[in-house]
Amino acid sequence: MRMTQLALGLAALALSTAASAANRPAGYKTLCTEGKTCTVSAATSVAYGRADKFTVKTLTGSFICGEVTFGAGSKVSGGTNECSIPISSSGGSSSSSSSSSSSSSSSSSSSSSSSSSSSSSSSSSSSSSSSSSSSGGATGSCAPGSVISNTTVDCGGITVGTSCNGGSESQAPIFTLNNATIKNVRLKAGAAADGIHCASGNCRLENVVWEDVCEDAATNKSEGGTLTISGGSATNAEDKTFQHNSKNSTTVIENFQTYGAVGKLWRSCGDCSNNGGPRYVNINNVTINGTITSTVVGLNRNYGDKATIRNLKVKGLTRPTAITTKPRICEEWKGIVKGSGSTEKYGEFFNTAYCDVSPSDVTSF
Ligand code: DGU
Ligand code: CA
Repeated sequence: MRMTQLALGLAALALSTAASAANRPAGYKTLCTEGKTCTVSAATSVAYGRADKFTVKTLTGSFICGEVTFGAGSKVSGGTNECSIPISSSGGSSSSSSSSSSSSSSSSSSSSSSSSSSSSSSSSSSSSSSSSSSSGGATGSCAPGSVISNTTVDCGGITVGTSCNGGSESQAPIFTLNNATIKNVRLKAGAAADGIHCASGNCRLENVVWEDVCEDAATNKSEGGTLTISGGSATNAEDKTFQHNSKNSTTVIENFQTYGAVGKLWRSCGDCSNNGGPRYVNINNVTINGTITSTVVGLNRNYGDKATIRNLKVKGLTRPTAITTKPRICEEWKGIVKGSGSTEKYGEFFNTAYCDVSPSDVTSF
């Protein structure tokens, strides 16, 4: 009767899932399984889950492979969950019976007869991923250099990069988005080149971590579009983190953190060829965990830019009181078209038509 059919259905689902879905993101290797105490020697991105569904956390030292570490609801039912780490990461270990090594693909518990099942299921929502890669590199849309258009790509927490030639403006981006979303990806320290470009449409960077910013983290080049950065973090941006070059367009930065020394969080291009505006930036719930060596935001007054800043937290901020010290919060500039004159800095402002931020929007911690 019904119960039997349900049980058979579930068994078929479990088998087919074990056969088709991966228990670690592409580019990851198994570190240990559910309930084990596992160790990573350095800060490492660890994926917990199974069947193409993962929660990714950066961990250091020993941790229990389970919900106690990755949060309530992170365990994926239907089989043994795994903790996995990028194939490229230097190491890690599991106490009590490590399952280690790379891609064996069967999910330890009660699978073995696999192959037979036919039902398609595949339930998971994230796209791309799966297919155990042997190269250790990212594959498909998550590989450096990929152009992602009109879709959402979930990279499952893998780390990617190419190279970094300091502040050279001629470096290629790691990803180019056209009206697309990329999520759960880490740009490797020393290999993040010109970051991520939004070339057209509305783009979303969700839970993207720049382990170390190279030339800049991301650039809004989408005329009339919106680039949203939601979640994630960036460490060390010598000059700018988010660069905004397109006109009549918006950059949203929300639930984001910076670490280390960062020049600016966002800058409206000061001297692009064909420069202009207006450019809008909306900043909400951003935490500066390190330092800002210049200003959080730099905009062009003459092009009608506007920064709206709310819930900004800055570590060790003893102001806003005087405008002579750093970090400044919102700077107004005169922008120029490349080749005609030079940019001019007017200074830091609160509550103007351009800098929509009051001292009470900025808190120290
Ligand atoms: O014309 O001078 O740094 O896009 C170019 C500008 C310069 C940009 C910007 C960027 O501000 O190249 O990264
Ligand atoms: Ca750049």
